[in-house]
Amino acid sequence: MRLRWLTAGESHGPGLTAILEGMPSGLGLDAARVDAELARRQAGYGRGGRMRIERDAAQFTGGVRHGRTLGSPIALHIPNLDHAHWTAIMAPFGAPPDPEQRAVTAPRPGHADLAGGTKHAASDLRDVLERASARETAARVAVGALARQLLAVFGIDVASHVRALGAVESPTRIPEDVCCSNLRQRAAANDLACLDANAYKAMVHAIDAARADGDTLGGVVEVVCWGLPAGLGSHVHWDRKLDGRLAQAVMSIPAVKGVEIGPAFANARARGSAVHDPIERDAAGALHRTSNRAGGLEGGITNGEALIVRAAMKPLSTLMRPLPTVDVRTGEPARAAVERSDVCAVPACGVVAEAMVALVVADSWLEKFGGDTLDEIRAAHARYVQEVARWTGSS
Ligand code: EPS
Repeated sequence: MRLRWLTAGESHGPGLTAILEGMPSGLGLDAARVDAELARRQAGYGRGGRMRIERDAAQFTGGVRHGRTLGSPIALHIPNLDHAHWTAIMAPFGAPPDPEQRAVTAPRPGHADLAGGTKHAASDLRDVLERASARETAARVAVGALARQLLAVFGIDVASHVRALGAVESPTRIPEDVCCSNLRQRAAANDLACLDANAYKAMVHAIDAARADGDTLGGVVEVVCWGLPAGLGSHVHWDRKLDGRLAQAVMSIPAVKGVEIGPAFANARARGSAVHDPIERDAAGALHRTSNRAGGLEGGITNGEALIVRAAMKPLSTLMRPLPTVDVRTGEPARAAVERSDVCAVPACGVVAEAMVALVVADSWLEKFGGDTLDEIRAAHARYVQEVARWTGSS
């Protein structure tokens, strides 16, 4: 592993902190591009009141000088503006407020409340849920935006769209219907990152109906990464295979319960001849595929086609009309805790999944072409491109 990163911070604490280590020196960084990704994550139809309070922006506190990376760990901080309303309850030091405020004792089914509370013997489940909150994904998006800037030097970009929201499916097929380079632009055209106008309307309707019922909705997002050479990742070990690493990274996003590479579940129901992508030599002599049903990966290694990763997000577990639960202090039946909630955060999940894919791909890039400086990486990459052309006979 070449790229390491950690985040810290509670949802209503002072803020989120991230450290990204392993980036080369000499990479020009644009802080505005980090904040633009943070703003994308905050948007989306179906978000709740919290996103009207926050204005996520990264403050850089290490690893960057005059807009260039130093090769030292990059540290950044994203303040929680909502913390102003929680200073006593979430104070890092000092006694808790008396009387106790906003303690959570009725765990929400589906959230980390009960499992984490049991694990840590927490009498106030807030000790767990504050960190389990998807607020943490803002920090992931910030470090992902740095990884993206490394990849952009080599013409690699990542975008996503919402394929399904609740029971509504977007019929758009990638890459057949959508040229990768305009995916981002088309996804930005509406507030659900949905590429199909009729599906968009039905999704908005579904969100409105769920909100009216005090309910929530999940969905499926699809991340596409294009511009990758064949040869990233490895076929030799479980922890080196890129498909496994992508699945782990994307599955770790809160509420994501399923990951597939390309149309993996549909492929499982078809015959091999209808699944595998024929290989062709183009006029210039380069090898490529006539289709991309493998989602850009074979044997845990990129094959030069667009990388396609899908994630299934379950509906958010904070329900305004809550499910039955048990109060962990009294042992009595109760209704699950409610503060406020998003009805749907599927478009935000797409932005977070893009960040996770960018981090894993950047890690594999550094593994293959890594050096201390960006120039060393450029040289190694150029050498590899030449080698591949020689090997395939296209140079
Ligand atoms: C979340 C509950 C809500 C969401 C939050 C995740 O927060 P709050 O309880 O403050 O209203 O808004 O998501 C974010 C804060 C975010 O930045 O995405 C939860 O319980 O997971």
